[in-house]
Parts: sequence; C-alpha cells; structure tokens
Amino acid sequence: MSQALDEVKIGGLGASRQRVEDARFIRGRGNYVDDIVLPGMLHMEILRSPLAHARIKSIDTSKAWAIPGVRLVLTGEMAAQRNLAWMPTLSYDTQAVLATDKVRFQGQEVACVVADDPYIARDGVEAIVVEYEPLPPIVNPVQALAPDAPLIRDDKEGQTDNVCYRWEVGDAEATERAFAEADVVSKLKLHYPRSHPSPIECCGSVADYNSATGKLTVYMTTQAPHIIRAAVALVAELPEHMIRIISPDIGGGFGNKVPVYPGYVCSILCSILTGRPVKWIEDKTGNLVSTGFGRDMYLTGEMALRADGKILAVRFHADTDQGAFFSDAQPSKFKVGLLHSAFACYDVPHGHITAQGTYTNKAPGGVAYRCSFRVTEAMFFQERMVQAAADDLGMDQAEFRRINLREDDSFPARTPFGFLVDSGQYAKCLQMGLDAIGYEDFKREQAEARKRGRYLGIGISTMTEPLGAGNSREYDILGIKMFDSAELRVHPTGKAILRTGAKTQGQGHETTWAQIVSHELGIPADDIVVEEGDTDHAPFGMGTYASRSTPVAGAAVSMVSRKIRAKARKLAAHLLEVSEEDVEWELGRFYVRGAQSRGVTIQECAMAAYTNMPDGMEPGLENNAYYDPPNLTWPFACYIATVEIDPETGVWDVLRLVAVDDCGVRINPMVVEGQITGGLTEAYAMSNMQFQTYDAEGNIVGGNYMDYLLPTAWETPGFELHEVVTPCPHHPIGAKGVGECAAVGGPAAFVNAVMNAIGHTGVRNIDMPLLPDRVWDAIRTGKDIS
Ligand code: PCD
Repeated sequence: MSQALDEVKIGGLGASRQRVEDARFIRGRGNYVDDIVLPGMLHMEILRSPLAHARIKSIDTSKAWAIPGVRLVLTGEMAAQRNLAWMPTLSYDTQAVLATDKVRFQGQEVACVVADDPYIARDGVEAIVVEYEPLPPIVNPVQALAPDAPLIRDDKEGQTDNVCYRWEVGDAEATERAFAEADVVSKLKLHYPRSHPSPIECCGSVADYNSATGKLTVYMTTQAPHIIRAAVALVAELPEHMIRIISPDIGGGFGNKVPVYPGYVCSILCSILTGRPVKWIEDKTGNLVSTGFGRDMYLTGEMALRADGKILAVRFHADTDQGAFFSDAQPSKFKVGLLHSAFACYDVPHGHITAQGTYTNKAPGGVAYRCSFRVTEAMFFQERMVQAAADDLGMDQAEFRRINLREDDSFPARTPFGFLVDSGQYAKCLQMGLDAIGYEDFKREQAEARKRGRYLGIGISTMTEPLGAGNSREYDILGIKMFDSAELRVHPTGKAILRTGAKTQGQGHETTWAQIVSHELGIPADDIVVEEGDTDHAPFGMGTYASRSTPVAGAAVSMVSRKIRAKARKLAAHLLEVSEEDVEWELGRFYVRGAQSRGVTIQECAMAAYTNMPDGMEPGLENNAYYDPPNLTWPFACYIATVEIDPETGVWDVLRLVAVDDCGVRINPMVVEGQITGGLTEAYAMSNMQFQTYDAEGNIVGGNYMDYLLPTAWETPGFELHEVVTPCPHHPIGAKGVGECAAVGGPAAFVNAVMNAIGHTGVRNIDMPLLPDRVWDAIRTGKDIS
C-alpha cells in the first residue's frame, strides 16, 4: 500500500499556500533599503536639471560646501576624474552619471550632496548654482529627425544625427508578394504612450566601502544583484570578490529596478570618497522623472487579407522615442527587444518589421515595464490590428481570431520572425472566454441598446508572450549568458535552505520555490526557507524580470532537487540494504520494490547523509544546478472586456472583464491569480488614465502622482478569472511564466471594447489613455484621436 504524501497538504504543486513573506510584510517587519541603518552613515541627495536641453556653463558648489553638516559635493567633473562621469548601458550605449557638458532631459542628474542627514543634503542641493545655456528641446521622433534638429548626442564620436538604431526582421520580398495577392489590405496607425512602472518603493541604495578591507557592500533596490556586481566590477574596476550586492525586500519592481541608475553609482563613489556608508533614497518625483519609462512607440502597419478572413502577411514599422540615452534594459541581441513576437499566436505565413529608435530630450529608459522587452507594444498593436482587420472584412472579431489562431497540433510552430512557439490550446481558451462572457447574448444586447442610444462595446485580446529569457545562444547581458541557478542544502533533520539567482520583488518566490522542492522531494514546504538577493550567498543568476524566474530559476530549483533525490536514493539503498536498482520513489520516501512497506523517508536519508553514509560516499546533502532553458515558454491568454460609454461625457465603465490564462502547470494557483489581477489592474490604468508626456519645452507632464494616476480599488473593475493548463513541454514541471501576461494583453481588450462601442462613428483609433475628453471628441467628430 502506498504511503505517499498528499502533495497539496504538504504545500507542493497546486497548493494555494499562503504567502510566507506576508507574515513580515503585513506586520511592518519587512526590511527595505531605507530600513538599513549603518554606523556613521551619511545621506545623499541629487541635484536635477530643470531644463530639457542646455549646455552647462558653470557649476558653483561653494555655498553648498559651506553649509555645516555637508560632507561632500560631487560634480560630473569630479566623477570624470575617476572615469565615472559616464557609464555603459545595457543596450551598449553610454549614459551620463552626472552631466558634464550638457543636460539632455529634465530631471537629469547634475550633482550630489552628501551630508549628515537628508535635510542638510537637500539644503546643500538647493545651494548649488548652475549656469545653463538653453538649447532647443526635442520631444518626439519627428522633431528628432528634422534636418535642422540640434544634435542631442554630440558626446558620441561619429554620431551625426539623432538616430540611435535601425533594425529589421522578416522577409520583405515574400511579404510584398503576399500583399500583391491580398483581397483586402487593412491599415492601422497608433502611438503606445510612455508609461511608468512606478513601484511603491522608489529606487535607493546604501553603499558601504570599507577602506581597511577593501570590501564594498551595497544594499540596493535591484531586480538583478549579480549583474550589478559584475557591472560594478567592470565599470568601477573593483575586484569582484570584494563586492557584495544585497537586495533586501523590494517594494515592487515592475522592470523599474533592472537598470543601473546614476544614483546607485554616485552613492558608491561618495562612499569611497568619504570613507563612510552613504544612503540614497529617491523621492517619488525623482523616480517618475528620471528612471526607466516604458513604451513610447509609434506604430504603422498593414495586414494582407484574403476575403474569407485568412491573414496572408503583416508588415509594420516602429519608431521608438528612446529619450536621451539608449538604455533599454533588455538582454536580447535584437535592438527592439522581442517586438517581433507580434503575431506569434496566429498562423501568419509572412511578415516584415522595420524599426528605428531616436534620441530625444526625454528621460531614458525603455524598460520592460511588466513586459518582456517591447512585447507589450507588439501584442497591443497585434490585437488592435486584428480588430481593425475583422472590421474591414465585415467579420465578427471572434470568428476572425478563430480562423487565424494556431491549431493545437501545429506545435512547435515557427513564426515568420524566427521564434519557436512551444505549445498551446488557443481555440479552447478563446471559447472558454466567449462562453464566460456570454458573447452572443452580449452582441444582441448591444444591438438593442444601440437603438436606444446606449453605447455598449465588447473587446477581445488574445495573445501569447515569450517568457523566460533566455537560452544562452540568443540572450546575454554584458556577454553573460542568460541561465539561472539554484542551490539546495538539506540539513540533518530534513529541513532545508534554498537559494536562487533570481530576486523576488513581491511575486512570492519565498512561497512558490519551496513548493517546487516539496513536489520533487516530499519535504513539506514549511520546512524549506528560501533566500534570494545576496551575492555573497546566492548562486550566480541573472535576476527577476521578463517573467523569467519560473521558466529559468524555477526549473533550476527542480533540477537541483532531483540531484538531491539521486543522492538520497543511494543513501536509501544503503539504509535498506538493497541495491540502488531495487529502490523505488514515491513522494517523500524510497521503498524496496515489491515490498512497499519497507522504506525510508527523505528525512531519514538526510540524517544518514551526515551520520551513516556508505563507505566512500561524500558526506552531506547539498547541491546546485545551473539551468540554460532550451526555449522560451509561451503562455497564452484571452482577455475579454465589455464596456458602456456615456456619449454625453465620453466616460466609459467596464461592465465585465473575463480572463482565461494558460501558463502551463500552476505552482501556486492563488499566487498566479494575484499576478493576473495585478497585471489587469495595470492594464486598465494604462488604457484609461496613465501617461507621461512632455510639453514643447521638454517639461515633463506626469512627474507626480497628481498627474500620473495610479489605479485604486475604487475605480478598478472586478475581474473574472479562468484557467486552461497546457504543460510546457520543455520545462521540468511544465510551468510557463505568467507575471506579465495580463499587463501585456490587457490594454487591447479595454481599448478594443471602447472602439467596438463607437464602431458606428467610423473612428478607427483613439490613442491611449482613453481619457473621457478624447473619447468624447472622437464620438463628436468621427475622427481618430492621437
Ligand atoms: N507562478 C506559479 N505558476 C506558474 C507561473 C508562475 O505559481 N505557472 C508564480 C511564481 O512562482 C511567482 C509568480 O507566479 O511567484 C510570478 O512568476 P513568473 O511569471 O515566473 O515571474 P517572475 O520572474 O517571478 O516575476 C517577474 C514578473 C515581472 S517581469 C514583473 S514586471 C512583475 C510581475 O513579476 N513585477 C511584480 N509581478 C509582480 N508582482 C509583484 N507583487 N511585484 C512586482 O514587482 Mo518585469 O520585466 O520586471 O518589467
């Protein structure tokens, strides 16, 4: 008789285990960077440029130095003496740490003041006098490309215009031929506006350089501590073993905490120069005006269609507004990230994409805000185009998708842009969504309502997202390959500590990784503690972003557990006095084949590893695993929104939002639902209330939370969640990433619903955010709103 454990009861796969990290978070016992207090610690504040584009004529710091309590005033010139006025970006460009020649965006870092407390440091910042000679600001790609546009990056040798990259992918000729055969060509043009991740906790660091030992310890808000260590070693030329990066609790990352920001570098330099620990904590405005934005992409495209609805080809062009420095935090060799994952869920035979990035006088960034590197723009454009195409064909939008979505038996499927999509049940997800929302009934209701002057609309978004960067062939950061790692130590009593190279920022790794170990070894999840974020302790890993942790680090957790199990099997054979081949495994225990009651538990094996190992066996029960994924994982989602618009005001309300997510095997269903709910909330905010823009002078609009709105429980609609499970064929436990899906696919569902509601007006597009005045203008004028 089997004595195997009940996996859900011990907190294994499929258990909606309560998040263990919340025990400290809800009691105010989290340990964030600003909670770190070191003896003798000083405080740093940053002086930011008020102008978008200007030459620096002089900087007078004498008044700041004279303030009692000010210990250091750091300028770009001083940083330059250490070769640190500029730093490399993750996109192989350079970025100013502190401006020396020019300022290139409003909010750019110009100088730092270090003082006994943050208030004195702030006084010091205000006492610095900078003389600027204003230059004309450039705030969009059109201005940037004008023949007489001033050169923003005159610091770069050989740079003669404001183009920062050009890129293309696909087969232009085959695509052209397909367009020649099309019955209908559908066109669309839109702008995905700038948005900002705006985590609750802003960026910050405490740098502690010990001149006696030569060791530099930095506590900082980073999603990728090991990369930071490597970068500091390379840029600051410090020996890597003398650098320790600690990422304590993080109050949300959302991609915002992947890049290296000037503030981090300055705090390190200031600690070296003062010989004291230096703390820098960014304020909300500092975070909004200077750290990585998302999107800001102009898209123009067309789709070649057969009269019966089959997509023959797509082509589009993307213009990205990169801001002053090309600092996209993305690890692929592709200049626009994974933009070419567009249309991966559809059977599209041919495609061609061109892209161009321009420098402007805006904050740099292009971070993957809850998005695997430009996938959000890709999926948004895809789904907006799909809706426009269905409309142009006079076809039902669900039917049009049904015809073109990939079929279940077509996997693995190669996209026209070279990706290999692993698995999925797309038609099933779509149907589940349509059934849940009551599609046909809603359409009838909509037609009835229209007769009475009420505007109801329904919008669908179906998409797949490549998650889990990446395989080492195609993805690297500074040349370091994109694998990830896990280390597992099982103690004599069968309790364990697990460390990975990922870094949770709220996702719940401390809860979910233990569940994977539980699934592999039968050790109760409560007996496993999970630690991440300290480079002196954790194995080398590439960090958490692009929903890569489950696909990569999570896989490593499985693999290391299996190594432990292999050793435990040897120990079991020894304890049971049989040969290893005669030992069978069931969750939590080994037994003798044919004599199921004769067995030993995993805990007994652990004890034996320290007290009773066979002759010649190395003692102990610990190991590590490095995992290089063979492919990305491809979750699928179908989001369907229904809305009602008030034609008098343009205000729109979400009636219902149905989500069907297939992220393969779910480790913790409750955590997954939390991820989807969070993502949909952000999607809703992007679609109707958030954007960061700049006026003609290059002043940021949306640099504070009065202008840049965060959704609260009050305006956020309820979401109805459903699931489909298509196990990932190449992941050890069949899981796919999920953290970003809803933020990536959600916006198109809301926008498509609003467009559907006003379809009769002839308006093809309203650019996000769909603020009431824009919607109202569109209804009134029958014209597109950009
Ligand atoms: N899961 C499960 N199952 C499956 C999947 C998953 O359970 N199948 C879970 C895990 O374990 C975890 C989560 O869930 O816990 C998630 O996961 P993933 O998908 O893998 O992801 P990750 O990597 O971990 O994470 C990342 C993401 C991102 S990317 C983002 S943005 C965001 C998200 O995550 N962020 C955040 N979410 C979140 N949450 C929170 N709370 N916070 C935050 O911050 Mo990027 O790239 O960075 O942009």
